[in-house]
Amino acid sequence: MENYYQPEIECAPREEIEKLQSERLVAQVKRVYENVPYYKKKMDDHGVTPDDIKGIEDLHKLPFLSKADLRDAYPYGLLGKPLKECVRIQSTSGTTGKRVVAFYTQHDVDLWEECCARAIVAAGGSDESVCQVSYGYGLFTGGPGLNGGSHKVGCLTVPTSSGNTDRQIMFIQDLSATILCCTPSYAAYLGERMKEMGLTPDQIPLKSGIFGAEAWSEEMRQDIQKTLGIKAYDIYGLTELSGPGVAFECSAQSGMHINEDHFIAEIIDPDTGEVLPEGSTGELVFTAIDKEAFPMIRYRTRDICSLSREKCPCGRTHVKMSKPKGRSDDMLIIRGVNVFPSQIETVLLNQGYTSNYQIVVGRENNTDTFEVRVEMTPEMFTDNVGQIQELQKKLAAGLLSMLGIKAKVSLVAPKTIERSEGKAVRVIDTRKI
Ligand code: DLL
Repeated sequence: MENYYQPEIECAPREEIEKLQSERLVAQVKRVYENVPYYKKKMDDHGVTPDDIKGIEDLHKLPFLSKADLRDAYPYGLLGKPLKECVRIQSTSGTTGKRVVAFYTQHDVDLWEECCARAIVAAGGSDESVCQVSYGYGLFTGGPGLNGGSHKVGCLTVPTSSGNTDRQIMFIQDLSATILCCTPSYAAYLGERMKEMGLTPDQIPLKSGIFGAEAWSEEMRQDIQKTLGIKAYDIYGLTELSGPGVAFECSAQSGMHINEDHFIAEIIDPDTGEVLPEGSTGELVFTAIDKEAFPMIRYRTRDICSLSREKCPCGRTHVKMSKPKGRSDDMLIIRGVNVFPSQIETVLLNQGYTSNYQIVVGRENNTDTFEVRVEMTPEMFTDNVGQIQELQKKLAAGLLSMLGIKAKVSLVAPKTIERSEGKAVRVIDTRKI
C-alpha cells in the first residue's frame, strides 16, 4: 500500500493544484516586484508588471533568472524578506565563481522539510523507521534537509553525515537502520565495503535508500538495490530552491514527482529560451511560488530532463520529471560530439563493471583525447594480458555504439580509483586548464 505524508495535497485533483499555483504565483510576483529592487528592475527591463500575471498561463511572460543573476546579486540582492526574519543560510560547493548563498525564513525551512518528509514516506518511512542520514551536514543542503524531513515523519534519525565508512556500517548494523540517505556514489561504496566485510544483502537491515544530489543511471540503481538488498529511490533538488525534496520518487520508480504546490516546472530550449511542449527534453526551469527569503522566479537550473503528466499508479497527481542526465554544464563536447558521463556509466554497468570510473579528456595535436578508466571487479581481475585486451575491446565497442566516438579504454585494478563520500568527481578535463 502506498503511504503519503500529505495525501490531500500530494493526490489533489489537477484543477485544484493549478488553481493553487495560479493564486500563489500572482501573489509571489507582486511580492517580489514590490520588495526586491533587483526583480523590479529585471521585470521593468523586460516590459512586464505584476498586473500582466493573472495565473500560470502568464508565467512565460516573466524574465528568466540565471546563475549569473545570483552572482550579480550576491549576497543580499535577491532577499525577499528583511534579514531579521531569516533564520538560516545554506550554500553550494560550486568550484568556480562565487558560491550560491540561499536564505531561509522559518516558513521556508518548514516547507523544505515537509518536502523531504514526503520523500521519506514515499520510500516507506514512518515513525517506526530508523533513518540514517549520510549526506554531508553543514553548508550542503543534503544532511540538514533529510534530517529535518526525518524528524517530521518521526523516524529515529541517525545523523552520521558523510565519511567514516566503517562507522556508518556499524550504525546501520547496530541500530538496524531501515532507510539510508546519501549520494548514489556513496551508497555504491558502502555496498562495496559491506560486501568485503562478508555481509550479504539479507544480513543488512536496510529496506530503502533515498539517493540523489548527482546524476546516476538506472543500471547503477539496479546494482545498488542488489548489493544492499533495498529499494533505491531517487531524490532531486538544488540549493537555490531549498535543497533536496524539490522532487522525489514513489514506488513506481519511473520519474520524480515535483512538489507542485511549491514549485512550477517548465522545460525550455536552452538555446532559444522557448517553452517546449510536454514530453520534450530540455532545460528545467523552476518558479518557487511560496518561498519567502530567496524567491526564485523562472530559475534556469541547467539540468536536462523531460516532464510527464501521465497518470501514476502511486496515486500522486503531481507532474513527474525524468532522471536528469546531468547538467548542461556537465556535458562534455569531445571531438564535437555531446557526451554525458551518465551515458558512459550505462555502458559500463551493462557490461558488469561498477560505477568506479574516470573520464579523462585532454588535447594533443589539436585533437581531443578521450580515455575511460574503469576498475575491474575482483571477479574479473586477471593478469592475463590477452583477457584484459579482450575486455577492453568489448567495452570500447559498447562506448562507440552509445556515443558515436572512439574512446581509449584502460582497465585498472580493483580499488585504484578514489571513492567518493559525497558527490563523485568523475571527469578530468585538462583542456580547460
Ligand atoms: O545537490 C541538493 C540535494 C541534496 C539533492 C541531496 C538531492 C539529495 P546542489 O548542491 O545545489 O543541491 O546541487 C544541485 O545537483 O542542479 C543537479 O544538477 C544535481 N542533482 C541533484 N539531485 C539530482 C538527481 C543538491 N537526483 C544540482 N539526479 C542539481 C541528478 C541531481 N542530478
